[in-house]
Parts: sequence; C-alpha cells; structure tokens
Amino acid sequence: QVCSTSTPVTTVSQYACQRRTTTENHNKIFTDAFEVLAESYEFSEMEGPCLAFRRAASVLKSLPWAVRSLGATLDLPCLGEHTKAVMEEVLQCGRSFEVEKILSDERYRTLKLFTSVFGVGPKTAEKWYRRGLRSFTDILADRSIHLNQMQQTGFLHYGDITRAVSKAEARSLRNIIDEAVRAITPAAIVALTGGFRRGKEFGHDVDFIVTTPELGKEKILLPNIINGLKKQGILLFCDYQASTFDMAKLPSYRFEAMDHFAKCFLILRLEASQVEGGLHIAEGDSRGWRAVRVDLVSPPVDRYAFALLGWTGSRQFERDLRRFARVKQRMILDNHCLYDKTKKEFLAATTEKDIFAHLGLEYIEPWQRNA
Ligand code: DCP
Ligand code: MG
Repeated sequence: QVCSTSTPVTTVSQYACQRRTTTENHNKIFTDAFEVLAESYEFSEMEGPCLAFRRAASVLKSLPWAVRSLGATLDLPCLGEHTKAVMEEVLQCGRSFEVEKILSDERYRTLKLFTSVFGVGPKTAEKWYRRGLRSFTDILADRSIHLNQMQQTGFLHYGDITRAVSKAEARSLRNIIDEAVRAITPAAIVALTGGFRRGKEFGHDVDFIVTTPELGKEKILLPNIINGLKKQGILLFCDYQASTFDMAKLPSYRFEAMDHFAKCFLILRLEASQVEGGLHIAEGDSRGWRAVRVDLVSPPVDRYAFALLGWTGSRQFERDLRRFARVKQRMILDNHCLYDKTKKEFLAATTEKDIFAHLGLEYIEPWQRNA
C-alpha cells in the first residue's frame, strides 16, 4: 500500500524561544483573562500557578489563529486543567467568572492601584494594604509613611507615567539620546531595545542600550549623558546605578533578577514640538509637554549581544531562552554571557544570531519575540 501524503503536523513548542510571536494576538480574550489570574497569583506569591498562566497566555499569543473550541487546543503545550476551565467559561459566556471575581476583589484592586505608582513594588503595596490603606489619598494623608524619592516622583507624574508612550514619542526620545551620546563620543553605539524594538505601538517606557566601540570607555557614558540631559533642563528624575559587573564572577550571577551593567532609570520631559503628530496625552491637556520613563543600560561592548538579547524581551521569551539553555543544552544564559557547562567554557558572541546558533535555535527576529 502506498502511503498517503498528509499535511505535516506542526507542533507548537513549549519554549517561547522556539515559537514566532508577533504583536498580533488572535486570542486576546483568553490571554487577558490569564494575565489577571497570573497577576493575582503573583500578589499571593504563588509562583507556580502564576507561571503556568503566563506560559499558557504565551502559547496562545503565538497562534496565527483564534481558538474557537477546546478541541482545537488538544495539541497545544502548557494548557492545564485550570487554564482550560477558564477558556471553557470564556468560550461559553464571553467572560470568566473567576476573573471577574478577582477584578472586583478589594485586595487585588488595591495592590494593582498601588503598584501602578513608579517605585512601588508588590512588597510595599502589600505593606500599605495591611495598614488599611486603600487609595492614594489614604497614602498621602498618612503621616507615618515615608515616600522615597522615586515614589514621590511617581505620584508627581502619575498621570503621564501611567499613560502609554507612543512610537512617535519613542522616536523623538531616540533622537534626544542619540544627540546627548554623540556630544560625548561620536563613535558611541545607541540601540533601541525593549518592547519598541519588538515592534510594539505603545510601551510603558523606552529602553536603550548605549556603549562605546572601545572597551572600557563606556564607563564615562551614563554619567555624562545624565549631565547633558540635566543641562538641557529635561531631566525630571534619575536613579543611576553604577556597574557592579565583574567578568571574574561569571557565570554565578544567574539567580539574580537584574544584570550588573551600569544603568539608569529616568523620567524625561518631552516637548510636544519634538514629537511628530504630537504627544500621546489626554484630550484637553494643553501643557505642551509630558513626562516619560526612559531606561538606559550601558554594558561593555564585548557583552553587547547578550545585553541586547536580554533587554529586548519579552519577559516570557527571556525566561524560556534561559530555561531552554539550562534544560536542553546544559548552558547558562543571562544578560552577561553564555556558559557551556559540558565544555566548561564561555561561548563568545558579537551578535544575537551567534547566541541563537550556540543554543541550537533557529534565529527569531525581535518582532517575533512578543511571547
Ligand atoms: N527584562 C527582563 N526581566 C526583568 C526586567 C526586564 O527580562 N525583570 C527585559 C525584558 C523586557 C526588557 O527587559 O522586555 C525591557 O523591560 P520593560 O519592563 O521595559 O518591558 P518591555 O519594554 O518589554 O515592555 P513595556 O512596553 O511595558 O516597556
Ligand atoms: Mg520597555
């Protein structure tokens, strides 16, 4: 008997770094629900279920089609009983009652509100919630609460900072950073990273990597850029963290969340006149400027590819790159390096493509990393 040709079964990988995920999400009704559940578990410090919902959301985001029945999800990875129960509800009723319950829950709502302030993390939000505080008015009226500088600035520019940054605004900020950097050393390298590099239309901030072709010279960059922005009168806030990077300590940084490169978390004043099509601000707001969050990271140039890959995201894409490296290749990947535990050696890379190749992965373009 002759074998009948059948259409090849394309299996979806459980690793986001083996999937191509554009910004086009055909399953938003499900992934929005999963995000709420994941965040709710995060507030309760239940990492397992939180990650399970994040992974499930990420798988659905990668599909070039909309799920219309549970039957269509049979071959998909990372969808457990709980996620399928939520999907079933959404398919039948257009919404999930479990999600609605969370959205109206006082604790969830309060923690969500408090963590929306720049400089307020889940720990601080929880502390304020336990004290019985429920609103910004409660916080600002409580004399026993000391707000650090970041949080004070967070409240001061709350409206602007919680409002999304547009692509046109990101482009204008790129020009501002480019100019500030070029005034220091014309040879400097500036790269847009984060969500805008992945092609997103809006972001919560704009992320850049800045470095110099001459190794070691990058040390002078951030302090000088900061000074330049200050002189221009557009620096509204700056949290500068000097480099604690030490090649000799690699690859042992791996359990830490942040990398050790010099970086600064900024709030800049952006003029309407500098943005093509105007600012992305509330209608009726006639100030002519807005505050925007900008992050600058400054790795030594020989670490550039790792930093760029690490800061381009998405978070889920990064998590799975590292998990894939660890589980499948016995390698350790972070924002600084790639280490092969079998060969006991560091693998060099000057481009992101080099890193994907070392990992035995097909190259995934930045705009396909919206996992
Ligand atoms: N990143 C990470 N882990 C963190 C923080 C950041 O892996 N704890 C990486 C992945 C992110 C990138 O850095 O994509 C930039 O961080 P942002 O918080 O700015 O995230 P995005 O730019 O992706 O999204 P947004 O549009 O919200 O800024
Ligand atoms: Mg960003």
